[in-house]
Amino acid sequence: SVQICRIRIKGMTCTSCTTTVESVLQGIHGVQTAQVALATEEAEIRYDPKIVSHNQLMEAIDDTGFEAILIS
Ligand code: 9UX
Repeated sequence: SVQICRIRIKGMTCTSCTTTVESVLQGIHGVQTAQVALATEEAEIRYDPKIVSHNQLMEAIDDTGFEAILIS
């Protein structure tokens, strides 16, 4: 199955930050696509909720040093 969640990410100041977060998300088992936008401070993640939870996605973002806030 597929689900899409959007997460606000606080603290990113450059495109290198967004690339780091994208790479981390894309490397998580169960994540199909992940896009991170600097301008909107948002990540849009397509994932299989049977494999990975949105809480795990948020924890992975927090572990990169940025703050993750669930939008939807
Ligand atoms: Mo560079 Mo972006 O250290 O926050 S990765 S500024």
